[in-house]
Formats: sequence, structure tokens, C-alpha cells
Amino acid sequence: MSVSYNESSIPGRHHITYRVRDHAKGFPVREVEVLATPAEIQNLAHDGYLVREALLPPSEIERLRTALDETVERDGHLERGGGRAFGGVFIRHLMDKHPAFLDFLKWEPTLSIARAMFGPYVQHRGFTGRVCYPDTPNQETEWHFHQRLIPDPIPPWFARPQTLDVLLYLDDINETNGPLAVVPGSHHRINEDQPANDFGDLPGQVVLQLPAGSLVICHGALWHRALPTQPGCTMRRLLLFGYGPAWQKPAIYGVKPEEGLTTKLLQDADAETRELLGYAGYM
Ligand SMILES: O=C(O)CCC(=O)C(=O)O
Ligand SMILES: [Fe+2]
Repeated sequence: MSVSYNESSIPGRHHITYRVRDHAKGFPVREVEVLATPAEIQNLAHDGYLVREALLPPSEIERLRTALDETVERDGHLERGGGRAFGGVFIRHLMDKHPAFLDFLKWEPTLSIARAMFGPYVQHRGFTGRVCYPDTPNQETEWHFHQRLIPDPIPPWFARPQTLDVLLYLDDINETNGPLAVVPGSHHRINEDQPANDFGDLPGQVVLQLPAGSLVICHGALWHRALPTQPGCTMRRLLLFGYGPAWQKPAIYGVKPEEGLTTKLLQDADAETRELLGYAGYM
């Protein structure tokens, strides 16, 4: 099963043909139908984020909410220790824990954008849920970005870690539920510190209020922060998943289930599945 989406939330598509300069494999060709316009891809590179408002229909949102609630209910490795900097409950390795999340493995609305940004060979980096509860303190996050491995000075052959991270909201994010703030273009600021414990407004920040079923697709080094929830808020659930080039290591968080769904899938997987799960496409 795949995850259905509203075609009307996608303003356009375009096609890329990648021919890979690998004579040993006969110069393989990969065709990619990108579910975004060329201008959106350019803006994503420039600003570091792209919003897909109300991409999921209500039935899908409900299916994923139920799947997340059930999985949180029975998980033995919930993370609650983030303090004010990373409030709420985090649950890791969701693709291994519930088929509803494994359905995102080849999900074109985000996978095709990853291939437009990185080239043909990409892998998933992890699949996390974050849940904030009403009337609970510290459900916000500090300003942060996800790919924090940038040295000072930057040596000539330094390969900066680039990832594409997806924040898929299963509940509205608004004044009451805590919107998401981002600083456009901040993923380019690799010669600057972004301090810890920063909860204030930043120059140039954009505050995003979105209905449930919306996605924020961003560079893994975009500065962002979840604003605090307010009295009267609802549950605030989101899915966080990401892509990187196939040669990159995946995210380190959580405890991967030993006999998880992706392990089973790998047993007789096609080449693309192996690539997406990190077992092919990097040499
Ligand atoms: O809850 C949000 O809106 C963002 C969460 C986030 O940035 C994170 O968990 O890394
Ligand atoms: Fe984040």
C-alpha cells in the first residue's frame, strides 16, 4: 500500500534523466518524475525549505494518527528526556514498527524531490515520530539544525553533510498548537555558530502555521524551532523522516528492532528497495 495524497497540493511536475558515468555498469540511466516544479527545486536549494500544504487527505491523516498512537502505546524505547530544548515524546524506527510507515519507502512526493536534490542514488535516514501533549510544559524545541558536523576551519575536501528532512504534521500547527519557525537560507551559514538554548525570535524568521496533513521539506542544516504549545492546544503529532545520498551513514537515534519490518523486506528486495534502505547504490 502507498500513502495517498492530494494532487492539487502539488503545483507541477518535471522529468530528469540521470545518466551515471559508470562504465563498469554500462552507464546506467535513471528516469525521475519529480513531483515539484523546477522553480520549487531552485527555491528549495536557495531557501532551504519547501512547504506542501494539506498534501494528505483526511483519511490518510487519520490512518497515520491511529498507527502512531498504537505504536507509541506499545513501544519500549520512547524518548522523553529532551527537556525544554526538545520537548515531547520521540519514537524512532517507525518503518520497522508499523506497516503504515513502511508505506513511505517509495513515496514519490518526497522521494522524487530527494532525487532532484541529491541525484539518483538516495537512502532513507530514519523515521521518527514526535508527540506533544496538551497541558504539558516544555513541548517546544530550541533553535537547532540537524547536520551539525561542520568544522572551523573548513578544509579543502570537506564534504558537508547534506540531507533532506521531512516534517509531516498530523495535527494543525498554529498559534495554539505551536507553529514551526524557520530561517530561510540559514543552511548556507556554515561559517557561523548557531547557539544552544536559544528560544527567542531570530531576524528573518518565518513562522509557518499549517493544517494537518502538511509537509515542510527542508535541508538538514536549516535553522528551525517548534514554538511552544499554548493552553487549549490539541495533541500535536508529527512524523520526521529524511533522505541522504546512498553513501551517507543513516541517523544514529533509537534502538532498531532486531526483526523489524525493513529487515524482513530486505530478504528478497528489489534493487531500489536495497538502495533506499542503505544496502546498495553507493559504489
Ligand atoms: O515539532 C516540530 O515542529 C519540529 C520538531 C523538530 O524540529 C525536531 O524534532 O527536530
Ligand atoms: Fe528539528
